[in-house]
Amino acid sequence: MARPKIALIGGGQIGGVLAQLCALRELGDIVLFDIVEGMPQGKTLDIAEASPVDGFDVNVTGTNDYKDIAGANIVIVTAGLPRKPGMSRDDLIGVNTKIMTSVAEGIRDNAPEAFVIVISNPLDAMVTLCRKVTGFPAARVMGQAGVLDSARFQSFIAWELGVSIRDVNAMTLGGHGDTMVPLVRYASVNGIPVMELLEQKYGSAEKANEVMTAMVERTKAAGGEVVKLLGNGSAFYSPASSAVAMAESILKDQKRVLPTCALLNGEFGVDGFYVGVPCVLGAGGIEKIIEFKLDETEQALMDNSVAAVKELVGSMNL
Ligand code: TXD
Repeated sequence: MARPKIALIGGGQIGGVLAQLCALRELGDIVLFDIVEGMPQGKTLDIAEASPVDGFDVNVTGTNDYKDIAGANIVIVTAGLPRKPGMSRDDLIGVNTKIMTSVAEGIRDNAPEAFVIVISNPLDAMVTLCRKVTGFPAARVMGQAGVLDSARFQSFIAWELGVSIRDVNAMTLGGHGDTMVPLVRYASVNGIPVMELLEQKYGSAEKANEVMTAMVERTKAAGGEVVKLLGNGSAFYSPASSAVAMAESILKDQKRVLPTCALLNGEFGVDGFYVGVPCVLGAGGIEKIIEFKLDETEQALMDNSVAAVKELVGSMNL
């Protein structure tokens, strides 16, 4: 039985980490594509030469020719420019729209059966464009942002409470931008509400709310925090890990419930737009969108985030 084939479009900071992570986890044979001559070939040769040390038996190759992605089961797209300090994700829409259009055409023409996970920013707009240009079914075109944003939220909670990240469960909804919605009410440590644990730790609901608000704001600004510290480029380890979790759930039919930028069809009151929501990811791609009750405050925050996505997508005049 042939190994799955994973095509990575964009061999930059995130693309290189994606290639290494997919190889280390033996998710399938990996083809790294980029327009820069030699770079994907060099990165993959370097990763492949570590295989005797790391012990993975998959092929890792680089290419500048879309024909080499033929037969890919999964395509992960990072092609596009990252932010510089002071830039918003939305500032990238002009240049990355042109790039994503050419990438989506390449995927459509060479890997017509693939599941596509888009990472490129501005994420909600880029995944919308990718689906439009490929014409693939919505279940096969999704965006990665919520796994990363939720991981950041979970990290801050674990560090604040001094507990293992393994036992923290928290999720964000909505767009991949400043309007994202970290869901405080559903954040827990093994089912124990985080707010209850914060109140125990600080002895007052007021202080607990203050600490949680700071974590929510840090989650929303976490991308910019890394961009500012790096000075050149944006986060790349955590986005890569996040996309690999989604790819693995599809490739191994794990049915994981992961925050996914998915095309909504009435869920959460949204129709025809890509927004981050919990989805069951399995062999069918997005197999189910999980809807659940939001209270008034949460619904208002979600509506606000959806409005920002609609405005951003509207600016592309698709
Ligand atoms: O979680 C998330 N969704 C976000 C996504 C988290 C962090 C970064 N996010 C975005 O991912 C970021 O704002 C960028 O839009 C993408 C890729 O970020 P990365 O840090 O990997 O950018 P690089 O290192 O500049 O790599 C981009 C590569 C680079 O090698 C270019 O040569 C290539 O994209 N590129 C292309 N590849 C294929 N086809 C075309 N046309 C093309 N143009 C550039």
